[in-house]
Amino acid sequence: MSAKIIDGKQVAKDIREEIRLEVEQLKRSGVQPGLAVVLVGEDPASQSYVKAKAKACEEAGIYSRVIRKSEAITEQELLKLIQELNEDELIHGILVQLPLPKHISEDAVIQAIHPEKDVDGFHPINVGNMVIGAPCYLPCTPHGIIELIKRTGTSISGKHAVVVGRSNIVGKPVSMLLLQENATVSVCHSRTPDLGAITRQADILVVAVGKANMIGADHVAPGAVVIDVGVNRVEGNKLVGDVCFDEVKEVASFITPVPGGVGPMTITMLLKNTVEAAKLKRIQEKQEA
Ligand code: NAP
Ligand code: L37
Repeated sequence: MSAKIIDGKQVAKDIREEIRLEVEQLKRSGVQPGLAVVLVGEDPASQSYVKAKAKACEEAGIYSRVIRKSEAITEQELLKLIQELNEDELIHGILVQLPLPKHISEDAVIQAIHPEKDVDGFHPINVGNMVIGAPCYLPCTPHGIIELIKRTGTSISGKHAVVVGRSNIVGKPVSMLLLQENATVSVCHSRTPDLGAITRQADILVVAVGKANMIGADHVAPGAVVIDVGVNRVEGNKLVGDVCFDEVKEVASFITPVPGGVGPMTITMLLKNTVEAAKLKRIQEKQEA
C-alpha cells in the first residue's frame, strides 16, 4: 500500500486565503496587522525562510518589516531594537529568527519580546500557558503539525504519538500539543538506546532531528501517520527531510513530503498568530476607550 501524501503546500494555501480575507476585513475596520522579522547574520537557510515569511505577509495583506543586522551586533543593541519594536504601534508581532550568533543569549532575546507580540510563542509566559492549556500564541511549527494531522481525518485522541527530537522549537512543544489532544506521547532523543523499538509503536510519528534520511521503513509500523519536520540540504543543494520518503511511503498511511509539507504550514501559522495579535490589540483599545 502506498501512503497518501499530505499536501502541506495546498493546506497552507487554503488557510492563507482565509487569513487574507480576515486581514481585508481588519483593514476595513482601520487595523493592518504588522509583523517585524529580525534576522541577525548571513545564515543562508534563515535568509531564505525570512524572505518567504515576508512574501507570505505581503500576499496576505499583512504589513511586514524585515530588519537585517550584522553578525557583529551586540546583545545590548539587539535588546534595544526589541524594546523599540515592543513600543512600535505598527508592529503587532515580533519574530527573531533563530539561531542567533553564539555571543548573544537566545533566552535573553526571547524574554525581551513583549509576550503579547511574541507570535513565535517562545516567551516563557506563552510556553507556560501552552503547557497548562491556557490561551497563548502556539509555536508555529508544532501548531502547523497538529493542523496537518487533523486534516488527514486522523483522530489524535487515544493514539500513540512518538516524537523524535526534543528541541524547544519543535520536539518539546509538539509533544505537549499532542498530549493536549489526548495522545499517549513518547519523546525520543539522542540518548534513546533503541529508537526503532519505540518508533515502530507509533500510530503517529513526528520526526524533528535534522539528519537526512535517518528514519527508514524499518522504523515505521504499517499504517502510521508520518510527519517529517526535518529540512536538510544534501548533495547538489537538494532538499530532503529526516525520513526516507520513497521507502516509508510504502509503509505509512499518510506522509508529509519535504519540501511542501510542514515548512509552508510553519509560515501560515505565523500569519495566523500575527492576525490574532492585531485583533487582541484592537479589543484592548476598545476596552480602554
Ligand atoms: P535541534 O534543536 O538540533 O534538535 C534536534 C533534536 O534531535 C535534539 O533533541 C536531539 O537530541 C535529537 N537527535 C539528534 N540526533 C538524534 C538521533 N540520532 N536519534 C534521535 N534523536 C536525535 O533541531 P530543531 O530545531 O528541532 O530542528 C530539527 C529539524 O527540523 C531541522 O532539520 C530543522 O531544520 C527542521 N525544522 C523545520 C521547520 C519547518 O518548518 N519545516 C521548523 C523548525 C525546524 P538531544 O536533545 O539529545 O541532543
Ligand atoms: N517561527 N521558525 C520560527 N522561528 C524561528 O526562530 N528558526 C525559526 C523557525 N524555523 C523556520 O522558520 N523554519 C522553516 C523551515 C522551512 C520552511 C520555513 C520555515 C519552508 O518554507 N520550507 C519549504 C522549503 C523552503 C526551501 O525551498 O528552502 C518547504 O516546503 O519545506
